Amino acid sequence: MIGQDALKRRAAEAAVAEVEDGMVLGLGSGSTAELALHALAVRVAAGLRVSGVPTSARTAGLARQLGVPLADFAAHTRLDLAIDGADEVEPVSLALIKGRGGALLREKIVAAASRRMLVVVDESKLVHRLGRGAIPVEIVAFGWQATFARLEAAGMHPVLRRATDGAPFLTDGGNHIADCSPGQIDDAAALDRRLRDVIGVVETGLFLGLAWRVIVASAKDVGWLGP
Ligand code: ABF
Repeated sequence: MIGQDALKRRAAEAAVAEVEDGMVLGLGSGSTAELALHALAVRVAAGLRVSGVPTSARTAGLARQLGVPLADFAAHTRLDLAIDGADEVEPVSLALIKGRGGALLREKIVAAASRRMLVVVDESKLVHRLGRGAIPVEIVAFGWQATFARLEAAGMHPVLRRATDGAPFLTDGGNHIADCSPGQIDDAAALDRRLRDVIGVVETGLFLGLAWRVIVASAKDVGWLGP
């Protein structure tokens, strides 16, 4: 029986096989994206010339450690290809939920700046309809209690994410995260708009219309959704 880590590695390796010389990449966060970074480092060591904008401080640190050159938006406002994981993938629309790792804001900025966003998942991430788990919503730390109350009033059933020491979790951008469970999601775009309308909300973990292709590893094979 093939384990989940091996599946993630397969998806990650298939994604990195699509990287071409000279590309400026978006470097995702999370365990699958980190496996992709390891696979990329092998190609870089063999002579591939690429650089990447990291979606988290953790990814930046790992890239440095592995010898993958970093890039930033000061030099590139358009990226060629972002490779990132996801928490949930809706197979027909390629709508995603991301952010359970806490890096959703930077991940969305990088995805939006990329000509193509390549998502890497194992089959456990496929859902019939988004919302199997909570939707991470990044909120400004200043006045978070008021923002939280507005999310509650809007029926989003938020739960403030906490670090292991019990303090509110802090994102790389210095914000907090409210994990929201609004019930069955019939219209993800409308829900996204409702969440964004709440003052104090910075960004949502709903990634709609951003994924270009999703590489899915199952015990049987590695396939993809999208073009
Ligand atoms: C990031 O890491 C996220 O947006 C998502 O929350 C998570 C997926 O992690 P993993 O690949 O470890 O399941 O991509």
